[in-house]
Amino acid sequence: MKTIPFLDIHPDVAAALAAQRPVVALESTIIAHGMPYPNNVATALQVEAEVRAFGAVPATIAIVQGRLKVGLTPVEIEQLGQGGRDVVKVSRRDMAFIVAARQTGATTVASTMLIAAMAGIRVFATGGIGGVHRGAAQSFDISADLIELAQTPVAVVCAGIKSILDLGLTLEYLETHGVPVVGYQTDNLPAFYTRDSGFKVDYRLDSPAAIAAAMQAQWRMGLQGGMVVANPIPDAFAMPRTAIDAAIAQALQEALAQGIRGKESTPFLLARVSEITGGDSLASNIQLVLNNARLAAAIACAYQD
Ligand code: PSU
Ligand code: MN
Repeated sequence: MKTIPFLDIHPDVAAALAAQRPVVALESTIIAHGMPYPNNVATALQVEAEVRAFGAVPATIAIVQGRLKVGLTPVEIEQLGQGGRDVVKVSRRDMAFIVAARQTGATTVASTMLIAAMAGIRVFATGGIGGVHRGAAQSFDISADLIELAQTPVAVVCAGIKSILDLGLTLEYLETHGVPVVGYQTDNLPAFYTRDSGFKVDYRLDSPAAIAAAMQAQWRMGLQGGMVVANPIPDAFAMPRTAIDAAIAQALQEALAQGIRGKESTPFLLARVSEITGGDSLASNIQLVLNNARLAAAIACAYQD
């Protein structure tokens, strides 16, 4: 294993990596900023259990007192969940400063991918990725997640892209940067709470083994970037599109009126959409993350470097 300063790999994860057993990375911004307490902690622990049940070792990633942690203890997960939005949200540009100041921070998709890659983990499960925001032509708000996907070799299993974002522009941006978007058992790009956004994925693959084979081909030929694996929310938990569209429209309007920008934008929109839709969207959110954890574990089991 590479020796990288500041990196602490949990013994369970280190043992699995050394034996080339499957490992799935998990992010922590979804815990601190993506769901309310205590559902966030319960979900994070359930996601880890689901990864284990499907034959892989979970590695939840965060920065704890200046250390890049690959694999958290339940106590650390509880602290991130309780801290909620008081916990610093750490994307790539923040990492050095949080580490140097020995602070604790929740990692986004971008920084989780980076730390996973440092540890040699190739598969990562989350809910939704960041993207190009609506109105980006004015605001220039494009998530660092997309740039990370262009340069870091990790496959990110998600439930597609939440329509707080501009899905069409996000797909264009990913195409420009050479990031493939794979649909798991679907031709359609899912939109997080709903199974179909009206956009197509680049490639439909129907088995974890087929996805693992594409990952292997991409990295064996030395292509640097990652891959988006879009896994639609199970039918039983999908939300009516009208309800979710209305909530998103309201949240976007409030963000505009309040001048929310920069790194606050996504957490604000996530929180408002979940408040406006009440418990419905939270229940869907939890189920889609569990669903992604299962697929990520199956891909990790099928993947070989
Ligand atoms: N989208 C979601 N749920 C989330 C996030 C995005 O549906 O929890 C979080 C992820 O951690 C993602 C981050 O990496 O927000 C993106 O933030 P930004 O747009 O500021 O890059
Ligand atoms: Mn942004």
